[in-house]
Amino acid sequence: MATAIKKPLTAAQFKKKVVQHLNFTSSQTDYQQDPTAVLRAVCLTVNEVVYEKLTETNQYHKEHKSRSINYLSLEYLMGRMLSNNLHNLDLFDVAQKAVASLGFEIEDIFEEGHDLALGNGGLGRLAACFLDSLATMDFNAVGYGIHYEHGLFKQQFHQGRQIETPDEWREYGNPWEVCRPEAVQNIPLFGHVETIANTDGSVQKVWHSGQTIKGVPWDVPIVGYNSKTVNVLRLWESRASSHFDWDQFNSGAYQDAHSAQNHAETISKVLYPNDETDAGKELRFIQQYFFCACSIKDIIKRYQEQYADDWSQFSKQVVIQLNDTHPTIAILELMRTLIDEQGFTWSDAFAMCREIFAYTNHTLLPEALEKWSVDMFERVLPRHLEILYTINEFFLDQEVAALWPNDHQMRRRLSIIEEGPQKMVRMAHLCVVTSFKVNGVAQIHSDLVKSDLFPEFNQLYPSKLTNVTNGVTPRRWLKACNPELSKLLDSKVKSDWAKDLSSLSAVAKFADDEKFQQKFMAIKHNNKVKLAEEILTSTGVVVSPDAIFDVQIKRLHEYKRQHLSFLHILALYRRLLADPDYDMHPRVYIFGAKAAPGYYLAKEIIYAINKVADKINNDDRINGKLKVVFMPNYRVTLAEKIIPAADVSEQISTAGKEASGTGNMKLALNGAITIGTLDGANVEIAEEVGDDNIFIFGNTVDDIKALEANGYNPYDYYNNDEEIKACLDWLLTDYFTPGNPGELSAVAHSLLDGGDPYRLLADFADYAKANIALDNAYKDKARWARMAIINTAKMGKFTSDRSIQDYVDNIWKLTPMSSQD
Ligand code: BZD
Repeated sequence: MATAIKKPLTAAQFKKKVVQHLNFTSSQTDYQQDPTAVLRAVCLTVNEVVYEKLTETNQYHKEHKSRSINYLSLEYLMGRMLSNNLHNLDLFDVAQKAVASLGFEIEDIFEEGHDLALGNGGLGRLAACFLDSLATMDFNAVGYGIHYEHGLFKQQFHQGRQIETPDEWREYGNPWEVCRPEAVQNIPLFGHVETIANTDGSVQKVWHSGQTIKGVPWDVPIVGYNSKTVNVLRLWESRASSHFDWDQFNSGAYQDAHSAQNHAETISKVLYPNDETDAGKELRFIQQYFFCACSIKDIIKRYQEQYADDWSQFSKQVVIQLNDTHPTIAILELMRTLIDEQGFTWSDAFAMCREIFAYTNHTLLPEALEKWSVDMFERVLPRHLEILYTINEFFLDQEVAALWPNDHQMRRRLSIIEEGPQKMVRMAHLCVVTSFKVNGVAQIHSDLVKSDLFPEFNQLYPSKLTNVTNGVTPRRWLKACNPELSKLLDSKVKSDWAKDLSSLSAVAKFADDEKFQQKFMAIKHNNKVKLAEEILTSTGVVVSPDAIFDVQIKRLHEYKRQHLSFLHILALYRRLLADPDYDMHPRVYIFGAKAAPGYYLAKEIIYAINKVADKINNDDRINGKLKVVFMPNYRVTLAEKIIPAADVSEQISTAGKEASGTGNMKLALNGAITIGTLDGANVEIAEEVGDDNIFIFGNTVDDIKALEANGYNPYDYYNNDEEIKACLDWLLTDYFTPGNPGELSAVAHSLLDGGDPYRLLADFADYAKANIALDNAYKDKARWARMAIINTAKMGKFTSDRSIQDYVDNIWKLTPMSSQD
């Protein structure tokens, strides 16, 4: 394997540094019983290497005036950093030895680390994978986000119900971040706009803000794998800009003295869980503005350090990617800065923004498309709203009118402002109008963005809408999380597959090799044994590693249809009760999912699964053929344990609803077989692995449209499918909740009287059929092993390195460090 970068430390040197940090940084001499202290010392040791590389990276890009990509995202789901950083620096073995000589297992040290859970799900994890790829591929990149005091809530179950508790990821500090006081920003908000008439007849706008918030940057280094680069993720923390008022405090007004400070610090206090009910939440809006304003000021500061007041190179040096519409205010903030502070004309400022911003869409769900009320916009950001109006006016009068003259319907439909009892700003429209590229995240999703979401925009700007299929980093999602499989792959693949994932296709030729199959499946079995232990610890349920491990891990949402799998579990249970010899290989259903705290039905689905699981897991009549576990507190670290042990990957969203999915890629990469609909990236996974190596079922996007055109009626399925009827009726009894009939009825009601909005019943029969095919395939060991190997071998397309290369080639137009030499 090619290792271009020399190991920076030997095990002996590493150990010496760890001990030095224990003694002199933490004043710990008695660390034998203190893995937390060792973790900290190991991190500090790694940081010595990391920060040296960071300095070199910065110097290089300064000297070479490299164009930079600035990734703006409200979320980064980084997970733990240590194992990943050790792998990426090729220091894993060194650290393992050093730590062993201090009397610790490296895995136990990792377990002391906290997840950086500054995100909800796929969107935040995608941002983390992209940062890993950008550093690995030596691109000049900065990630910008918020330094939330509390990331995504921790989940526990109390009698089957989800309980949320705050995430305390940095309660006692985070060794990976460094504060940068030299890059603090002051951010105005509220207030009013004054119009000043100049003597030459022109007018000037002056924004008199009502409050100023301080933005304090914390940098988390992002270490490339076997590369020269360490980039940074810069996270903004909000603080009060004025100092604590001692006079007020001394005069007894403790509350008031604190209140300004509290208000300011609230902004970065907590990550919003995406319950789609954020609309109208002023604090969320201010979070978005705060981090956009800090980031735009920082981007300009970095530029001016090189070019001072020469703006001619700005759009050549800077590209900004908006991760969904959450950072859209960055467009208005840059416009405002250029016009009000740098003396640009409106059209020059707008032209410049149109060269700088690109936007990624992650959803077609109408309720998830962001809108903010004009009233709130005006109150918080009066000047930005004025600028927004001018953009809208230009767009409607110059561009819409040119293609559709006098078409008022079209103006209404495309306007950035939605008319109605309460005027709303359509953030996605602002993004599409101003960005030079708009991309979806899988081919089918991007096609639907063009045909269904923004068809008129696609007519107006024919080359703007494009696709970049998502990807995942093979460093975290194979090399680090599945070390045994990684070693097996190393033995068969000559090049460094972690950097060139398509080279894994070389193992396809061993798919029928009996010895290789045995090795591959033995590794899967070992991983299942480890997961079974984890399941026992976290749920108290004993599961057999000889059963099929069937995994559904993702946020809980009706469109993802955890309740489809749930309904099928009820059907299997029923079949087993009717016939204990019912022919099926034992199966363990493993769920991991957080429900947004305000999402009632999602929480009811969790409860129902837990209650049914209780009953099934303790029912001797079914001979352990079926087990169901809901693992609490699903997060990156748990995913790293579940994914290597999965046999089956459930990707069963309603066709057209899951933009891409990325768990599907991680699971297939680790040799799990997908059972899924033709949705999101499943379509492309099926193309890569071939029809024989995936179980596709259900209605397609077109089928669903046809079903709806004919008037979808869930009772058609209920009345005509005895199994569906029996399972839904079962939920109305007290079979799973003795003494409390109807406790699980919410799920049944949503599927019947609720109209089954995600067309679950229409897919049930075909899903059940696909499961029988899957069960048969598993019973043929050689066939299953072959399928699993092919899945791993054919995932080359889904490395986030390929996604990044697509962005670079088609959108960002960057040159990496090495090719600039
Ligand atoms: O983005 C997800 C999509 O649902 C997935 O299909 C896709 O693979 C990933 C990455 O492109 N979207 C999210 O994760 N969205 C959120 O988490 C979110 C967060 C805040 C507000 C709205 C949505």
